Amino acid sequence: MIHPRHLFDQHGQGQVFRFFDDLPADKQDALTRQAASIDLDEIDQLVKTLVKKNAPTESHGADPEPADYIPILSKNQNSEAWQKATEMGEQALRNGRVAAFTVAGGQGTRLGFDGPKGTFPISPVSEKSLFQIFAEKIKSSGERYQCSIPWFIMTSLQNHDETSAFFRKHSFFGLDPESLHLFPQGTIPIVDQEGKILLNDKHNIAMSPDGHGGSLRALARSGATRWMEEKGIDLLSCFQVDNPLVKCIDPTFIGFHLNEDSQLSSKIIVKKDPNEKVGVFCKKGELTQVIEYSDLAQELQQQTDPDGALRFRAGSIAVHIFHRELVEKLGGNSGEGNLPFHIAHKKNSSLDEGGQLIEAPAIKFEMFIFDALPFAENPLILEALRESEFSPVKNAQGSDSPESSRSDQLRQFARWFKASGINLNTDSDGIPEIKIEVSPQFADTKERFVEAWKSLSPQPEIKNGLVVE
Ligand code: UD2
Repeated sequence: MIHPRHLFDQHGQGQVFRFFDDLPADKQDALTRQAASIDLDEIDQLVKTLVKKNAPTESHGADPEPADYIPILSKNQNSEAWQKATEMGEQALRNGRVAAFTVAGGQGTRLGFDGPKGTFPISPVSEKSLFQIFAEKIKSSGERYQCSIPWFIMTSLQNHDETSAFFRKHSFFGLDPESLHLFPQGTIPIVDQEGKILLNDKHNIAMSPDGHGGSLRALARSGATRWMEEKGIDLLSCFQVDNPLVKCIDPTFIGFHLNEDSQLSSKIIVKKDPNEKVGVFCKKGELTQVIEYSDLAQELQQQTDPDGALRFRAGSIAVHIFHRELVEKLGGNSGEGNLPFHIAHKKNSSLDEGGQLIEAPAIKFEMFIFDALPFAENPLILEALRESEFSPVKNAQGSDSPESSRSDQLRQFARWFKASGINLNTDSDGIPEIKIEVSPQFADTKERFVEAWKSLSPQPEIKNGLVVE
């Protein structure tokens, strides 16, 4: 077998072994093993097409068009279709066909929280973590449909141990530990602006997570999809770690996906303004795709329809149903389809030629999960109500912050209380004067809250700090 050192030389990446001869044997071994795990053909291709850009670039052709979606309005106009979808989704759940999947490998740098983002305390009264909220939602769906809903969580090498310790410390929030599957996402070398692979130690190649799109590889190559197949699971309900309002399991969404025979369904909200930082669902020719906010021309972002609504308004909330076979096709080794990589220019600590650690501009490669869309048969897009399903925690302050997300949760609970006939004072923004909270185990939708509240006897006193459990 050829020693990785020669392979790296052949690929113009010999600098990785620059300090090799002076290393003790155990460190030489470590570097050799790490180097052997790297797909140099893939790196060559990425450097050629993305870093040096001297390969023919894909012609972008005509401007994208907005993608069609099923509007929430149609719920009243065509309630039969919604009812049918809900029943189909409920049946799929009862038949044990659904698993939940969370991408939780990000670093949460913008939030400035030192720890896995899912451990961040976010509910407005009892300060439940994001992970606890999701766990309770998944548990109550499993109870409602009398099925087991396995939960896959993609971590990163940086946060994997802490994430799994958190679940153990909290006794898995009442979930069957066997139903929880944590796995770290893949990594890929970091390169300099010439495409040269960097070291962050004399015996260690600088690596970064391969983006949330890496989840398809991680699921397929870790054997998770094979396990799902054995259990009869063909639907993955996917969501990000940062959104406490997310419907982790939504039978109606699952039903629409099944009814359309879709391989990949997605939820959108109507963008609140042209500059909202969410990707937009578009069509290029026959293909549906998400164009990230930073990549959509300003002029298109601002365009409006004759009624004044934003033309490109279908904002991605990163909630999807994947058919397992699409994950296998795009994530497995069959070569049937590969998600493209994107590049991010970021500063990174790496060794200079003399072996000194310096902060220098570097390039990281990432895949995006929504790039699976053009490969999917019958992609389906469903509108969701922002107030009920989307309030992410991204920034330390301002929009999409813990404060804005807690306010959105309070507003939602207040709407549920009012729908139950409870007299609750709210300000002009709908925020209640007192802090209240509803546990997802008690109810996770307005309708279920109203029903469950009615059957409470005695009903708890409405006061500041009330948690309905
Ligand atoms: C993402 C979407 C954006 C919109 C928004 C909705 C991208 C590129 N943009 O923006 O269009 O839908 O979400 O909230 O997706 N993650 C990993 N591994 C990684 C990187 C990220 O697991 O290597 C996870 C991360 O933990 C989080 C999610 O992916 O759950 C989103 O990551 P982000 O916060 O970087 O995405 P953001 O907010 O730029």
